[in-house]
Amino acid sequence: MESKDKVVLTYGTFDMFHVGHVRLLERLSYFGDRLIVGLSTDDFNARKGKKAVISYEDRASILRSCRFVEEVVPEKCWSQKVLDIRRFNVDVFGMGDDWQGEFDSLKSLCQVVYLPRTIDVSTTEIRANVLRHSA
Ligand code: C2G
Repeated sequence: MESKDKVVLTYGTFDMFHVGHVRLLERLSYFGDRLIVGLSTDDFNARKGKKAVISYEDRASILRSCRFVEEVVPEKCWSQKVLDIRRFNVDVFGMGDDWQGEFDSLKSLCQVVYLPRTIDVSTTEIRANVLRHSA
């Protein structure tokens, strides 16, 4: 009997793709066979109080080019996680630990992991550096 592919799911904005994102996706990919990323749409980002520099389409293309990512789907609202876990038959849901505990309710559906963030890199910091150097 063929064993089922182990599916890993995560979400995020992934604006100005950087090594913190890469390291998170890489570590998450080791929890299973297929890593699916729910990518925050521009509308959802507005509801998160975020405005990405890079468009959704370009952020999706960049993520799809990442060897740790198998599939990218739009993240349109907070509540789609339960539906996505069922839809993709997810075994492991994972986020960086800035979300520690926020998604423990999903433990009834799948394994939930929070991985240490990569320190000293963030979209905010990159944006500030660019502005400082262009001034
Ligand atoms: N991350 C990280 N290290 C960094 C920066 C980000 O590990 N230096 C992780 C975050 O913890 C998150 C993922 O990379 O798990 C994506 O980060 P963001 O794009 O900032 O995602 P966020 O806005 O937190 O959206 O429904 C969940 C939300 O969509 C998460």
